[in-house]
Parts: sequence; structure tokens; C-alpha cells
Amino acid sequence: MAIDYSERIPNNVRLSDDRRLQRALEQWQPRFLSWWKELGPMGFQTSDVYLRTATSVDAKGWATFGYLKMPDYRWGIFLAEPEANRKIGFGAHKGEPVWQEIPGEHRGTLRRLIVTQGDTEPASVEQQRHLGRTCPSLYDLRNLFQINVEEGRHLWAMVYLLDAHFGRDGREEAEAMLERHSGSPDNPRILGAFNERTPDWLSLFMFTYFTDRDGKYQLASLAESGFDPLSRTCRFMLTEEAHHLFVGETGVGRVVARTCELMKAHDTAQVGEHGGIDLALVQKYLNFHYSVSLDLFGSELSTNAANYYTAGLKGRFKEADKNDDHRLTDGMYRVMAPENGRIAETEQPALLAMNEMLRDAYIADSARGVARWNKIITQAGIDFELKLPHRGFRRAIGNFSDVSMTPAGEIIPADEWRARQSEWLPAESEREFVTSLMVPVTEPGKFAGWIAPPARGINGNPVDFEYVKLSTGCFS
Ligand code: BYC
Ligand code: FE
Ligand code: FE
Repeated sequence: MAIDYSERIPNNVRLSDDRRLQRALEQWQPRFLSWWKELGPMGFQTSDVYLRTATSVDAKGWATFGYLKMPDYRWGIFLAEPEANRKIGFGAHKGEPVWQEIPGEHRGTLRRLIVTQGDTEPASVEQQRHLGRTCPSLYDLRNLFQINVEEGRHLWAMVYLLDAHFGRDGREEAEAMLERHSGSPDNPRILGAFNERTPDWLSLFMFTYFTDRDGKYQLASLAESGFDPLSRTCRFMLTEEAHHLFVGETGVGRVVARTCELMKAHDTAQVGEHGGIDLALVQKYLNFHYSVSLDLFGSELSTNAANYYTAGLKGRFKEADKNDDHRLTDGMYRVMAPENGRIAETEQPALLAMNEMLRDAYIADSARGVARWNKIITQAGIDFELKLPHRGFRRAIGNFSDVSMTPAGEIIPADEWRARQSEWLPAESEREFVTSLMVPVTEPGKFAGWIAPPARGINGNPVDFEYVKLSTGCFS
């Protein structure tokens, strides 16, 4: 179904047939826009940005590219096409027709899931709001803003579900989504990673590689939902997510490539004085972002997660590909936990281990990009390997939250860990160094000295295309 752009809120859900819902969303829209002005990207609101906009919802060919000022982006409500006769694929209701309305007994649970998902979207925009001022190129600036407007739209996607299916409670939740703020001491965002800072572009690339990847896995699990409107909205969100992950993977890859180039040119591993970021420091950023992102999967053993699955609300990643009964009432799953100073593997009821299953899929996926970064290093003839730290490293949630672990997986006393943490995590002085490299580069086709240019531009355009037409005062 095509998206109707003639309406105030573009949509493919026949919003004009539902006056109550339309009114609720139209009341929320100005609040969203004032939030965007106040806590969205700083500056650049009057610049023309080369953005893609969704024009239909099929996986391929939905995008139209053109210059837009960010506040004119048409945030709207786009659900993937319904699947005829879709059946619930897992849990106690497996085989029953999917729900178009929420069964009363699952209302509270589903609301909580939708709110948790929705909360992350504006949080990430808040976290990234000041980065435009230090963009390494117009190409990167455009990618940042593309991600920001789409995360804004992901919030719309969840607010639509809340307004359409949860009545008054839903409207209250929709407002609360604009009241919690990333890092706020009194009213923070719900999940840990979304209250961390994203102070520089290396952090942004790590965030979009590791934290947006949690988004991919969570959205894919929610796309399996028996609640069909949630499934359809997540399916479309996933098509947007692919670009966020691309920005992360290629962003880190370009930093690595530039560092290797400087290492060879100057015959040293310490490229700092030549304006690059040492591979050892890239590793520390990786350790930080990977560990906060692993926490986003929740505890290894979770009755919440078991209930989500049994109720048919949240499935596994690619549920249909799994070769089992899709109920898991008597399956087992291998889960790790610290035990007497070592890491023990135990067999646990699969239903309780849903979070760990998803985390395992995420870890395998995360490793693939790291391998590609390492290929850049080997091809440069350099002897260095980036590594994912052990899953128990620096965890705040779950089995490992009570132990202090090195990236290699050794459990050590807490005071030793504190004394040694600058071996594994960026020290304040290292963060300051990275910040000092963040000077804006805004000439088309030019790139900051700490990052290599991308292999190609966006939508078939050259790398030196003017991806953002800067307006006067956009940096102030
Ligand atoms: N920080 O039973 P447990 C994205 C809480 S990212 C703080 O193990 P459960 C995006 C938990 O809420 C995708 N608190 O948790 C990326 C619970 O609280 P209560 C976001 C945490 O429910 C980049 C307690 O600890 N989507 O889209 O099994 C840019 C016990 O935990 C954390 C979703 O998360 C944490 N990290 O699983 C933009 C999907 N972890 O009940 C966007 C929806 C756990 O004691 N959410 N807690 O108050 C879920 O599926 C589940 O809520 C979770 C947690 C997987 C997050
Ligand atoms: Fe998102
Ligand atoms: Fe994203």
C-alpha cells in the first residue's frame, strides 16, 4: 500500500478513517516537534539535507532521496504489508490467527514492551544531538541526520501503537516518552545504554554498530509477535535500521583504515601525534560499547522473557527457521554463569533463557563485522587484532553483574579491576584526545584526518556530493 503524503501525518494505515486516533496523534505531533527543536540535533535545522524518505513499504525500492530541512521531514506511520492468514508462530497460542486487537490479559505486558522499545528511539537522538558540530565530513553529517530523523520516526511507530490500542494509558505513555531524557538524573531513559553519553564520532560509530544492532535483534523478535500491528511496524522499522548498522560498521572500518595508513606512513603504532586514533584505543571504545549493549538483552534467566514468549508477544530471531516445537516447554539451553571464581556452563530451561538466546545471536553477528575490520588491518600488513571482550566483561545486568572480569574472561578481585580498568576502557585523557580530533570538516569531498573516506557515496552520488547545504549560523 502506498503511503499517503496528502495528510498531515503521512501514513498507510487509513488514519483518516479513524477520527479518534487521528486527533490523538495530531495532538501529540506539536509536542514531538517541540521536543525535536529542543532536544533534537543542535543547529542545522534550516540546512538542506539530502535525506531519504519512505514512499512505500516494500522492503526494496521504498526510498525517495532529496533535499529537505529536518523539521520538514514527514514523520509518519508506516506498517509493512499485512500477511494474509498470518498465524502466531510460537508459544501457547501457536497456530492461532494473529491478533489485530490486544487480548485483555496481555495488555500490561505488551504496553511495557512497546514503551521500552519506544523509549530508546528519542533517547538516541538526544544522545547524538551535539555531534553535528564536529562532523568529519558532509557525507557523515548527512548520515547522522538520516539516522536521527528515522529514530524520530521509530518513536512515532510506537506512539501509534500506544494511541491506537491503549486508549488513555497509551496517550499518557506517549507523553512520558518525551518527558524522560537521556542522562537525566530525575527522569532518565529506561535502559542503561541510553543514558550514556555519545561524546564523539568514534562513540557514534560504535553506538550504531553495537547498540543499533540490539535494535535489530529486538525488533526482529518483536516482528515475530502475535500482535500483528506490532509485527508489521517492526518489520518496516527493520528496513530503516539496516542503514544505521551500515553507518556503524563502515564508520569504524574507516577509522581503522585511516589508522593503518598512518601507522604505515610513520612506521609507528602510536598515531596520536599524527592525528589518528591508535588501534588499542579503538579496542577500548569497542569494549565500552559492546558491554553496555550486551546488557540491553536483559538477564540470562528471565521469567519476563519466558512470559513474553509463551504469550506469543515476543519471539526468537527468525523464529520460523528454528527446528523445534516453537513452544520450548521442555527444551534446554546452555547458559554461562560465574561460579567460585570461574565460569561455569549450565543447562537451563530454554523458556527462561530467551534473552540469552537472542544475545548469542547478537554476539555471533557482532563478531562478523569485527572480522571485517580485522581484514582491513591484515590487508594493511599490520599485526593487530580487534576482539570482542568476553560476554561477562563489565556487565551491569544479569549473571555477571556481581563479578569483575577482564575482557579475556578472567574473574579478578573488584579492587584490582578498578585499578586496571584504564587498560580496557578509554581513560578520561584518551576521551579528551579523541574529542580534540573532532574538528568539523564541511568542504564537500573532504574528510577529517582521523577517518578514511567511504568507498562510495549515498544513492549513487559521488563522495564529494554536497550532502548537506549548510545554512548560515548552523554551527551556532
Ligand atoms: N538497563 O527480567 P530482565 C533500539 C531491567 S535498542 C536497565 O532480565 P527482561 C535502538 C528490566 O526492565 C532495542 N534496566 O529483563 C538502538 C527489568 O526491570 P523491572 C530496544 C534493565 O524484561 C539504538 C529488570 O531489569 N528494544 O531499538 O527479560 C538507537 C529485570 O530484567 C536493562 C527493546 O529492548 C538495562 N540494560 O528483558 C535507537 C525491546 N535490562 O521489571 C534505538 C523491548 C533489563 O525489574 N524490551 N533491565 O523493573 C524487552 O524486550 C525487555 O524489556 C528487555 C529486558 C530485553 C530490555
Ligand atoms: Fe530505531
Ligand atoms: Fe537505529
